[in-house]
Amino acid sequence: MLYSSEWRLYVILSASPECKSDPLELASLAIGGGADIIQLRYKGKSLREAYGLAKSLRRLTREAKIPLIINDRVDLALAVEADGVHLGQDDLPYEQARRILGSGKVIGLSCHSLKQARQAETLGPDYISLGPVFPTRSKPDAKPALGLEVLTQAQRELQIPLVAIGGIALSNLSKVIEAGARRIAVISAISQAADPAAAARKLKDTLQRRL
Ligand code: TZP
Ligand code: MG
Repeated sequence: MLYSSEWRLYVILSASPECKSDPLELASLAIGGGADIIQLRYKGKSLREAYGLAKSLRRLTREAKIPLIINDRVDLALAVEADGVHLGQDDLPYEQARRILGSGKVIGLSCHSLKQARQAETLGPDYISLGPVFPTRSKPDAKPALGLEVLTQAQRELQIPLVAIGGIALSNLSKVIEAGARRIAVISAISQAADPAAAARKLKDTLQRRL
């Protein structure tokens, strides 16, 4: 369950061996700044390590009463009693994940084109992400940037909650909102900020003020 339908700021913690910042500390700062959802996205770490981190994030997000979503791994989501999973185009198919997780858990799907977004909506996930809207350095295998028009079109056509992702920062947030986005997902806008809590707060304030 996504506790509230009014979520706006979705913060992804990208834990990888080269990542210098402590994901737990970052999560805590992001939550303090108003993050509505936390996702753990671990790449290149062992499942055991990810489990330890996910368990700590579960404690933190439970205290803050916000959802914890696990990227890619249905088993890890179940093991730590996360609220759901976020699945990419190469992950377990939606129907299989739903069968395992049941109707009570959240499933989000990554889409990289309007066509994928239309198709994903027919499956009935809880939300979809669409991007990268802008070029991003946080995902080495990211597809080419979609630009804002695709976002506008998707927002116009689709009924499902849609979260814009990829290269979104305070400096371009106005354009993203003007293009129709009501929700954003970010990695570097928080993780690379000198003051992650302040960065989250500014993004959240702008979203709330403009929407
Ligand atoms: N999926 C599409 S773009 C992206 C993901 C996980 C990375 C987003 O990171 P950033 O730093 O907010 O561009
Ligand atoms: Mg994935």
